[in-house]
Amino acid sequence: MYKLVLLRHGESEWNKENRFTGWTDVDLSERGVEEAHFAAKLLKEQGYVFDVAFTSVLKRAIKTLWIVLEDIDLMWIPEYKHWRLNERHYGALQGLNKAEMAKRYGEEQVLLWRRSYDVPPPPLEKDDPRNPRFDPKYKDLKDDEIPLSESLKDTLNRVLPYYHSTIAPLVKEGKRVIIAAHGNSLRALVKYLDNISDEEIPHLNIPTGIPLVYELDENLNAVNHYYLADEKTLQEAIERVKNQIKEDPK
Ligand code: DG2
Repeated sequence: MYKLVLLRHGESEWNKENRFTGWTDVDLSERGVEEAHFAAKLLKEQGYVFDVAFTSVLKRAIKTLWIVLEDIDLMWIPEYKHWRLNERHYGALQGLNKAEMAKRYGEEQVLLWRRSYDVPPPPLEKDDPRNPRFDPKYKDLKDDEIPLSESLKDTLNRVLPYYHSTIAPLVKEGKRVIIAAHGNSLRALVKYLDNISDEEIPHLNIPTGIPLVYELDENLNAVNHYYLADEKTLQEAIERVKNQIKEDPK
């Protein structure tokens, strides 16, 4: 039996302001830093140890991982950062307020953009300064790897090759792996691991800062999963994610 721990970063500055973030590289909020410490506490209390860590190239996930590794005294383990673990690219929605978009276009449309499997948000124009092409982090990506917007399906199609080529073989070697990533890059991975249908996936929301443990069999098929938090903490955190389209910025 193998274990794989998934962790969505703590609340970011833009999660707090209810803004679509995607590949925008925003920092953790104060609350997000606390959530990362809380995640570390949960892992420590339950005796989790890791041999290798993965994260995206976005600082909200990287910092969450660093806080966790420092708190559990594992700063020395190998840590790999890859753009394929980035959040889904939210296209032209990046920077806009989720609640305002719900007022303008209706909750149903915003829900489609946020949670459907294959509806991508409106794309960026090529010369938009938010095009990842202009960001030195992505200078080595090929043209067809640079997104101007991504559906969950697109996200899954770029997360999975990295999972299969790099992460899964280490899990199979018996390495204890933690992945610190994002709401939708983790939804993509969870969809794959749990074989969730395209119709069911809109109901899945991943909360910030609560470790999600997968137990995998010898073929790396998921046999069980659970969050390391009590039900009340978990449900409150999930509601916070869902309600981003209802609340005005705090
Ligand atoms: C959020 C997810 O990504 O937003 O890009 O706005 O996990 O990096 O904070 P994260 C974003 P929703 O899909 O929940 O609206």
